[in-house]
Formats: sequence, structure tokens, C-alpha cells
Amino acid sequence: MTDFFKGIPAIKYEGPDSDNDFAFRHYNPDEVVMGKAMKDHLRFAAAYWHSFAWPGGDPFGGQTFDRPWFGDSMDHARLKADVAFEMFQILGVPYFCFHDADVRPEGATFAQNTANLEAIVDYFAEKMDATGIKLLWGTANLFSHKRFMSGAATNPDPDVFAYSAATIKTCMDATMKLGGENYVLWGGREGYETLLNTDMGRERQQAGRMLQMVVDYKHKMGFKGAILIEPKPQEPTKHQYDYDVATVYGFLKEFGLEGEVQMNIEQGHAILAGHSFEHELAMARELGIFGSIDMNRNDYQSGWDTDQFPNNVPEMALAYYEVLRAGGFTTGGTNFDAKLRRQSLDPEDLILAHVGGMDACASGLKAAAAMLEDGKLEAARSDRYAGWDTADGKGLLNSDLESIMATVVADGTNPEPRSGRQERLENLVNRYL
Ligand code: XLS
Ligand code: NI
Ligand code: NI
Repeated sequence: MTDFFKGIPAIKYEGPDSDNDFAFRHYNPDEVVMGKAMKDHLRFAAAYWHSFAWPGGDPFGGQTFDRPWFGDSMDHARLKADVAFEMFQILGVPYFCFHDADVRPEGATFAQNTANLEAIVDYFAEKMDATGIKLLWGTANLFSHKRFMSGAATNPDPDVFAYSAATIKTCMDATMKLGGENYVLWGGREGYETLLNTDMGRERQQAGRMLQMVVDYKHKMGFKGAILIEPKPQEPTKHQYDYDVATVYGFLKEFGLEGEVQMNIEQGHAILAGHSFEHELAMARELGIFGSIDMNRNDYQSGWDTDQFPNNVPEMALAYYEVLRAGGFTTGGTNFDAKLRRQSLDPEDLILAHVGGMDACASGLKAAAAMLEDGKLEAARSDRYAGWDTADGKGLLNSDLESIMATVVADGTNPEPRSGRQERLENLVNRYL
């Protein structure tokens, strides 16, 4: 045991009336919601990068966090892992997620990076065996090091494409070895700063080819998990090719990968794309590519991916409503891609941020389940489209303009507008919260 979280107890469910900060009010792992334990609905994961690798900087100032594992040695990396697994256990999160660069020191060569990663993977494997904590997903950080400043797969320099492909292979191997349930690709710098120096056609072809290689390798190695793309419209690049779910779907179609890749949808990225979180979730469900979520909260004023811990239960209820309508998670889960504010220096801030986020998710899930079980919202939706279930409605989509016109004339069709009842439905939603 390290002493980083000294004095902080394992977090337990105490119910809504508890006034203990270090307790759950809503997240009761074994409580059954719609026939399934809450923990199996939510499948919480902690994100290594924000909680253990991020130093607290912003564009105007550097490190604010003073962590004993900040440093470049393997000893630092192992201490970081010790503390990380202590946090996972205090919180009772069943999963974690990581990038290669979060967990191992940067070596002088590719080979050294690989060796460092493999050593930490072995260290993780022991801890996972001992604690039962599992890997939700692994990924490669192809955006922080300066070699990736002009992109990874979409780089104008083929050597960077090669370095990136090789790095992805090592990260897929690490994910497979640790029994990871998904492999994520977030194209942080797969985009451009200015069209003046960018060959968009080439870059899109390169990105498509890299994705095909990832899918080929997945099948070759026998990885049973899902390959997930995480859309984001911009930041760090001015424009990112994986803009949003619909854009990525078009990309998958173009490269023949629509049956192979699903979406990891992040709240903050949806907001940056000018959508709501529930829009992106619903779109992925309709396209049959819903996979997993990165749960966080964007500040609506900032225009940045602020990655705050989620706490807006009414919004989260609508998000989990879409998750439940998609049939819930299979390989996916709720990953807290969220970081502390840079003034939140204390170890207990890190614990309480997750406690609040987990509780807000549980509240949102319970409200969503009640909405769905009650059926009023779904009944109102079906009622609105009921005309399409009649023989005439069904026939219309198989008809043609000339026949339809003949029928409109013969029947004297003259549609009467009907209320969309938005306020009534919004009032209804608020009753479940
Ligand atoms: C950044 C992304 C990143 C991915 C993993 O905005 O959310 O954290 O989730 O590379
Ligand atoms: Ni994310
Ligand atoms: Ni993000």
C-alpha cells in the first residue's frame, strides 16, 4: 500500500439520506434496475491519463499537482500503477482505460518504448489478477509527442505513419494481453491546422488505410473485443476528420468498415460538434454503431473540451435513456474521461470527483430506466408516427411520385398540422428526475 490515499475509506453505498461525503447516495452496485445490476449497466471505468498523468496545466500555466509518481523512470511508472489500482479499489470501479504514454516512461527509441510498455503490462496483469479489476479499453497516444504534431496516420511524412502503425500494434498487443474489452482510436491530430498546407484527399486515404490495417490485425490476432472510434470535431487541431458520429459513419462506409467499427461517444465532443450528447448516442444507435461512452461534462461557455466530471443529472438521464434504448452496453462502458480542476490539489479531490460522477450516472440511469419502463415517452413517440404503421403509410414508401400524386388528387389529401407536444414531454421527463 502507498500512503497517497491515506485515511480515505473504501466508498460504500449509504443511500440518499447519508451526509457522508465519502459514500454513494445512488450508486448501489448490486441494485437491480430493469433486470440487471447497476454495476453491469454502467460498467464504470477510470481514465489513467486524467487522474494520474495530467499535471494540472492550462494554456497560461504549468503543473499544479505534486504527485510522487511524476518522473521518467520505471519506478515512477510502477508507483503510479500502485496508486491507480488503490484508487480503483477505493471507488469500486470494475474497469480502467489507458494510453501507452500514460503508463510508461518515454524511451529514446521505439524499441525502448515497447519494452517499457511490456514491463508495465506485466505489472498491470499481476494487479488485475489480484484485484479482479479489468481493462475496458486500451489506446495509443498519437498526439502528445512532437513527432505527431502534424498527425499520425494523416501525417505528410510516411515515417510518422509507420511509427504510428507500429505503436498501434504494440498497444493492441497490450490490450489483448490484458483481456481488454475494446480498443479505441481517437484521432487527436488527424485533421489540419490550415488547408493551405493540407492535401485532404491523401490524408483521408491514409486514415482509411490505417483503420483497415487495425481491423485486419484485430482479426489476425483473434481479438474478440470491439474497435471503437471516438469522434471529435476539433481540438487540438482546428478541424478533425472524425468530426461526429454521422461523419465517421460516412468514412466507415467509404472504406468498407461499417460492420467492423463502433463508436466511443464523449459528452464534451458532442457539445463541441454542436450536438447534444443524446443526439450522438441516438445517431449511433440508429446507424447500428453504438459502442461505449466517455462520460464527462463540457463547460458551455468555453468552447473547449473541458473534461469536467459529470454532474448534470437531467442531461445524463437523457443520455442513459438513449443507451438503454440501444440495448445497453455490450463490450462498452462508462469511462470517466474527466479531470480535476487544476486547483483541486488533494488526493481526496480525486476520489470525491469520481464519487460524484458515479452517483450522478446512477441517478441518471435510474431516471432513464423509469422513463423506459413507464413507457409514456415511447407511447407518445409511437403515437406521433402511427400513420406510418397503417397500410397506406407503409405503401407510400414503396410507391412513386406519379402514383402518389394520383392518390393525393383522388383522395383530396389535405394534411392537418398536429401538435408535437414538446413541453408536455419535457414536463413528463422532469417527473422522473
Ligand atoms: C480527448 C479524448 C481522449 C480519448 C482517448 O479529447 O477524449 O482522451 O478519449 O485518446
Ligand atoms: Ni475521450
Ligand atoms: Ni475528450
